[in-house]
Amino acid sequence: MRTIDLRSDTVTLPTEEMMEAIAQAELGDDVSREDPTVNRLEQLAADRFGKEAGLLVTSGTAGNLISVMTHCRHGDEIYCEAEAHIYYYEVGGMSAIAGVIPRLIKGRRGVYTAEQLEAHYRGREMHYPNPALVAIENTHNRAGGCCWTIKEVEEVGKAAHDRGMKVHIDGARIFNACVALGADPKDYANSVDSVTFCLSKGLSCPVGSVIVGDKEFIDRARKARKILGGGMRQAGIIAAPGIIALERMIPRLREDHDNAKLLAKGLVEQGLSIDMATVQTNIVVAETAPNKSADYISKAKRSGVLCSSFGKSLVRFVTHNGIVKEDIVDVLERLGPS
Ligand code: TLP
Repeated sequence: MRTIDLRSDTVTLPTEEMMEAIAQAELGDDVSREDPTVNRLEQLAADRFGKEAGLLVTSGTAGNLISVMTHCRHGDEIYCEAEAHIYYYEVGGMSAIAGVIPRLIKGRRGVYTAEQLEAHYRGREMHYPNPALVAIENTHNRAGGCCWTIKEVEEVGKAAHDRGMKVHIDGARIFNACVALGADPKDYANSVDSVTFCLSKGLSCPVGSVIVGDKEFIDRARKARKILGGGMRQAGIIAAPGIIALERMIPRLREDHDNAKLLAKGLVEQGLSIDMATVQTNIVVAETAPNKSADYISKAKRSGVLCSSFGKSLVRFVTHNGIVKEDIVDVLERLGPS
């Protein structure tokens, strides 16, 4: 029986075309900016977002940390959603390494409003940390892949800028949001200072993320990357599939979204509880019976279906390249009623 792995879109393997591009990539020393393939990817990414420059980094976590380090100084405060990946899943790097303190805003389906940001903003007073950065997660992972609309980003961006703060989007899956809403990445990037997006999730690359921003910001981010040991040499082998990802892999994300909807519908029929309004992209977060997520995951595993834990009573399924509609039908058959 073939295992159907829905733990994450990070499990995707590079396509054959990507493997060929890796083998043929023109290479150089990227620390000296001499890798033509990296330079091409960084410019392509910047152009896609309407920004001046891009920076290839090892992972989404590195992209977020480097962005925080570049926007903030030690002791600064960063506003983010209460279950944002940058706060929840990045090993506390924002505090441990960048030295910033988070101020959490409880969003609705991962999205908080400009009014909420304003209400949380305490001003620049002697006793408070310096409010430096606002982070937005689009799509929001723990909220089940929910999208921010362009308007929501614009409003929060403006509220932050009016208060002298910078804005960063953790856009690990921002192309999923673009496909779901028919949005242009430039429209998201327009009202913020930096965006990190991942090549290694739905876009199927083996490694890598890219940060985009203005030239001055990216120049400083390049130094932050170096201090973390993230300056890579012939990184064109990572950039080559990244170029294919940006040029060819985005439209197919729609298939992942359709499969997620089909899966969610079936899981609800089988007795799991899902807020269907959250099923907007390729993530399905479902509630099991109380404290039963571990049992559910083990049972699913015995039937050859892999999903992951999102809490004691929450499981997550992620659709991705390599999973087709027939697999979803198969998954539902294997899982059966809960
Ligand atoms: N998320 C992973 C796990 O860490 C949970 C996953 O399987 O979804 N931002 C967001 C919104 C993410 O979902 C992730 C990865 C990251 C950043 C970090 O990216 P990587 O794993 O490349 O460091």
